[in-house]
Amino acid sequence: MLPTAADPISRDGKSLILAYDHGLEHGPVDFDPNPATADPERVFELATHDAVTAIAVQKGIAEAYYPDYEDAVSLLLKMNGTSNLWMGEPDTPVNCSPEYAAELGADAVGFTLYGGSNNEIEMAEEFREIHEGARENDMGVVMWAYPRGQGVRNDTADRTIAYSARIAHELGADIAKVKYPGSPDAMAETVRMSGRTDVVMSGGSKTNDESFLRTVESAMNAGASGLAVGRNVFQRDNPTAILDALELVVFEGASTEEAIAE
Ligand code: FBP
Repeated sequence: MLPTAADPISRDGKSLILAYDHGLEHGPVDFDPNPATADPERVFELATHDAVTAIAVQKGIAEAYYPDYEDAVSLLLKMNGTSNLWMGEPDTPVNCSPEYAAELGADAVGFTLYGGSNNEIEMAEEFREIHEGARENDMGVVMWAYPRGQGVRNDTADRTIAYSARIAHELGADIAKVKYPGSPDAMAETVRMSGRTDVVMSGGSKTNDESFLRTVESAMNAGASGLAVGRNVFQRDNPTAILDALELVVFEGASTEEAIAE
C-alpha cells in the first residue's frame, strides 16, 4: 500500500479516532453519564489503548495535556468549533493556525465544514488555508463533513451524506468523517463518492453495545476505513471494554457476535 497523508493517524489504512471536543461543541452535559470524563486526563489515558489511532481535541486541551501523551498517542488537532450556545446559521470559527498546530505536535488537523449552510463559502475558503498549511507542515487533513443549514432539508439523507464525502474528497481531505447514512448500501455509495479519501463513521449519541457494534460492522463491510467516536466510548461505564470490541471489529474484521463474545 502506498503511504498516504492519513498514515500518522491510521494503522494499516484503518482509523479509530477518539473524538473529545464535546466540551466545546455540546457543553458539560456530555460528561454527565460518566462524570470523570470531564477531566481530559482520563480521556487521554483511554486514548493510549492499542485500538486508538489518534485523539481529536481542541487547541486548549492539546496545550494543557498533550505534552504528557505525545509518545503514546497521535494528535488530530481540531481547528474550528462552535459552542451549543450559538443559535445562528451553522458556522464555526477557526481557532488555530496550521503552524501552531504543528508546533503543538499535531499529526493531522481536523476541520468541520457545514455544506449547505449560508456560511459554506467562507468555511470552504478557511478550509483552503488550513489544508495548504497542513500540507506545508506534513500533517494529514480530516474533514468533519456535516451537511447542515438552510440549504439542507435532511442532513441524514443518503445522497446528502455521499455528497458531503465528495466535497471532502474534492477539497483535498485525507479522511472524511460522516454520519452513518442509514444502510450498508448508502455507506458503500458514500465510500464510492469519496474516491481516495478515506471515510470514517461518526459515532453519534450513545446506543447499546450490540446496536453500536452492528453499525460499525456494517460500515466496515461497506468499505469505511474506521470511525471517529466520542460519546459511544467515553459515556460508557466501561470505555475500555468497548475499545477492546472495536479493535476486533475495525482492525481484525470480527463480527459483532465475535467481538461481544471476547
Ligand atoms: P460522537 O461520536 O460523540 O458523535 O462525536 C463525534 C463528533 O463529530 C464530535 O467530534 C463532535 O463534538 C460532535 O460529534 C458534534 O456532533 P453534532 O454537531 O452532531 O452535535
